[in-house]
Amino acid sequence: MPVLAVAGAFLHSNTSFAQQLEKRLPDWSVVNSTDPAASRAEVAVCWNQPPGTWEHLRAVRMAHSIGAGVDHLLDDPTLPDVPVCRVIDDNLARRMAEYVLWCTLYYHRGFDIAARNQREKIWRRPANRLAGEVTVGVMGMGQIGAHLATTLRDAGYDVRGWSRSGKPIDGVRVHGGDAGFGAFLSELEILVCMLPLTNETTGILGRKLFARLKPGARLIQCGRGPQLDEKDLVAALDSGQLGGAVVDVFNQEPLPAAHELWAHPKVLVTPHMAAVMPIPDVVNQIAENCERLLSNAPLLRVVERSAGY
Ligand code: NDP
Ligand code: OXD
Repeated sequence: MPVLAVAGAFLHSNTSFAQQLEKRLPDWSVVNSTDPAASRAEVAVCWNQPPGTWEHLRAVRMAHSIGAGVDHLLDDPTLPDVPVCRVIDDNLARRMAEYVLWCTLYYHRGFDIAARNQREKIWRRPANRLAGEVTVGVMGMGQIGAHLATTLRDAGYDVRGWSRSGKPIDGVRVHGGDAGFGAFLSELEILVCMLPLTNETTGILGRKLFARLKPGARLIQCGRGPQLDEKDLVAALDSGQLGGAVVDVFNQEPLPAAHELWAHPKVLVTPHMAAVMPIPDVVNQIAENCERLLSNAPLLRVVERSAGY
């Protein structure tokens, strides 16, 4: 019987995840990565797997992320040279677009200002502009970023995009690479980060980038925690260089109770909730690749390890 090992602390409950995998793959034995049988596992299903995982999982032929991101796998220098797969799902992109659309409206229509004013019992209308007067930039125009850029475009916003390649998207002005970065940033009122975590994107949301935005710009961060320098964010908010931030992902999750971002008046903290795929949908994608692995069919959603995403 082929063995599948579940490694790490999942966003969902590990137990229900393993149970659903067992149900979907009745011919497989599903074990925890610390189980002795995991040494025979051909597949590892991972999320933030603990150090030392790969020393035990010596027979692995495919490593599968339970999420869209694979940084937790590629970060580990002991990861064996096997295909790394991720999940890609239109509904995940739709969920993310809903989240970002809400955040964009929140800033565009001044709900953040109204909420702050309410605490002081101040009756004052924020600016009332049409979406077309607001410029929103999306960093990362991949499977999710491209979908949320077109959703914002269809809602009437003036949308700009930034990716490595600068691949064009209808109705969105897309800039590419380092050469296009300055032009991309300079006109934005709202910046959305939808980048994968790689060596190049670690710390990208920091002092230097904030200084290139229009004063008072807002940030919506739903990529990965280590992309954001949290100290630089607080400094930029306190100086007024940034007018507010919605932050969904953090260096440490769950965000520790003592963290200053919890109480910052210009920050809305959300608990890595921007887009969460239901377990059965994730399980289906993993199962499909397990079946392909056994029948030597090409795997789906394989990431390019050299690119880091
Ligand atoms: P993709 O791999 O499909 O797209 C990545 C995009 O980022 C591409 O457009 C790529 O450019 C661009 N990119 C990568 N590196 C750079 C760089 N150095 N400079 C400029 N652009 C770059 O990823 P997804 O859209 O599927 O997901 C993105 C990330 O979103 C995930 O890795 C994950 O971290 C995060 N995520 C967060 C969730 C949440 O709930 N908060 C939920 C799901 C995902 P190019 O097009 O040229 O290749
Ligand atoms: C993901 C995530 O990568 O939830 O899927 O962050």
